[in-house]
Amino acid sequence: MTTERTLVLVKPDGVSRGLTGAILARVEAKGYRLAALEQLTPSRELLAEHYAEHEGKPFYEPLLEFMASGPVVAAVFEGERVIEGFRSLAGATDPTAAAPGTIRGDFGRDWGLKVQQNLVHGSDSPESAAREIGIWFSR
Ligand code: RTP
Ligand code: MG
Repeated sequence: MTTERTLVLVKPDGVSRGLTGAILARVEAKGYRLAALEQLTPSRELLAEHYAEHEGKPFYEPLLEFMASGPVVAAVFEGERVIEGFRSLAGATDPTAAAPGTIRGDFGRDWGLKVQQNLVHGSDSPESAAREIGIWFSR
């Protein structure tokens, strides 16, 4: 089993609601190691790179606007199968449908806006994780 790394973002809704500590605590309590941490308000350029795969989709513009609306906490967590493990902790993309017990299911809901404000991001593959960690922790 190889140790993986994943990029976790606490999105602006999570930071502004004061949930950063509660969210990171769940990931640490699961047993993953916090390897890097920073807070920043991301530029559109950084977000366009991060969300390149979604360019052209109907939620793309609202997503960039939402993600640039305030501070985001970026973290790198490390451990065996952490990519899958964090996505399991995060729950389904739609916070209304996300199972109770997950971050999105416990803390999130639909706010009637154009984009799903779902508190967290987690890389979805080792390739995405390497790419995304390079984007958020290169400066
Ligand atoms: P993430 O990348 O943030 O971990 O979330 P995910 O894999 O569960 O979702 P993904 O399909 O990659 O979408 C990226 C983010 O875009 C927003 N979104 N809104 N229909 C919508 O309103 C919609 N669809 C996607 C969410 O913030 C989602 O996390
Ligand atoms: Mg995704």
